[in-house]
Amino acid sequence: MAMFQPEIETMDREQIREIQLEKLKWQVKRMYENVKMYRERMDDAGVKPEDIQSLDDLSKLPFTTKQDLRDYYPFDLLAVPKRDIVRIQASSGTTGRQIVSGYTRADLDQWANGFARQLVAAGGDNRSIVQVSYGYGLFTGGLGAHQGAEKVGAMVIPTSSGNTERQIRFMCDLGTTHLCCTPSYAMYIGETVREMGVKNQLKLKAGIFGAEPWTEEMRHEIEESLGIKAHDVYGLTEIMGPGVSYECEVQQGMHICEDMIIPEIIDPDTGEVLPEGSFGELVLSTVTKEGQPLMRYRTRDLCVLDYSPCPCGRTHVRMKKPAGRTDDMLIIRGVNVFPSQIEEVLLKNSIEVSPNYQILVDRVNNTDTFDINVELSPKFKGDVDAEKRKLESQLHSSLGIKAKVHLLRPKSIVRSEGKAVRVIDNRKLH
Ligand code: DLL
Repeated sequence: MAMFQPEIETMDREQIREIQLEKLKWQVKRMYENVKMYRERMDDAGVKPEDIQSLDDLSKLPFTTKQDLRDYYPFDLLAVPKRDIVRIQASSGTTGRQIVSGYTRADLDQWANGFARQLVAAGGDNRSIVQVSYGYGLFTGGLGAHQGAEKVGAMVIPTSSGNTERQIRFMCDLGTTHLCCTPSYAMYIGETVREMGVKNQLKLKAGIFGAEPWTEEMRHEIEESLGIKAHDVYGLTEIMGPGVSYECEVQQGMHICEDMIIPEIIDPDTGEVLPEGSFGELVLSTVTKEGQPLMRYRTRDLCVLDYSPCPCGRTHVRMKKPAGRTDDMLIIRGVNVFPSQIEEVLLKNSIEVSPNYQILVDRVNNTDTFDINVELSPKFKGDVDAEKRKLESQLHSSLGIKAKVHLLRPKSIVRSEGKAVRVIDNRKLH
């Protein structure tokens, strides 16, 4: 299979480590010299740039958190003069105050390489027609996919998100081969394609979907409804948008662009670096980023790193699909619940229910209430009460606590054109 930068993507591990160390030294030195926060933190920890002599020395450096980006908002973490910044992107701000990230021209070029690697791994080339249905603007999805696809030389259709029927008409008329959007929007598009009865007019080959967690079951739904191969892509505003890691044709995890980023897995409670193969919080250090480099950034995403050789020939480490975030874990009646566990149960029953659901948590008389609204599948013909009891019992055995399931008519839950809002936790209001 084709690669965008084969000489980098298949570099041997020894070489990757050499490059990482060289770039890490360069980066730590310039961050120490140019960013007050890092200089103070390193002084407090008694570490000097010269103390970084091996990759293991990375663990001597302090972590950076999302709170730091808020505290030093907007420009105090820049490692270059403001005039060198050519683009600002910002996080969607769903989990707190907005944060921004500044990119130099070289940073944008690197980021484009990350997404270009993804597009080529998904079978894209300069004959591809790439429809970017991620939102354009401060969110990194739209512009990130756009610049990566342009770098490959594809024809880019910048539809942004929304106006679903027009999106589909464009796909049919222009012969879109690659669709880029969130997995929940891909599901919505798939559903609308079915309703419009135009699946046979599509020329789609593959989709590049990310920005939110999604399960294998959801992947199958999307692949089925659009007749494509669906690839998972990961990224975050703070590091760079889509393309931090990308899925090859083997689809057993996403290759992290290790020539730009050093990943670690830590115990989220103690901060201790965990041994290879452990499940924990992903921490990323940007060793090439000029504008707003981050050292040991705590992503809050929970996953496992897989260093075993990938049959595709790429040597960069693979991260398994994030199983959730340390901050999206719900504690309901004292039990830890990840929305992804609920989705898994629901989607296993895809003949009976659709993947459109919402989790509602509240507190009544000092007790947590836990309700799940899910739409019945249009194909469902069985007994609604029996179905509800079956789902409740499966959820109970998977989660360890009881939830009330409400089966709704098809199309009663609002569809998402970007990241889906799956959880409504009203306990905070009390
Ligand atoms: O979501 C960047 C992006 C755009 C990635 C388009 C992929 C495609 P943020 O809005 O800053 O940036 O949100 C970042 O979204 O920390 C994860 O929790 C989650 N996330 C992103 N990609 C995936 C994925 C963009 N493939 C946060 N699987 C991250 C699971 C994902 N979660």
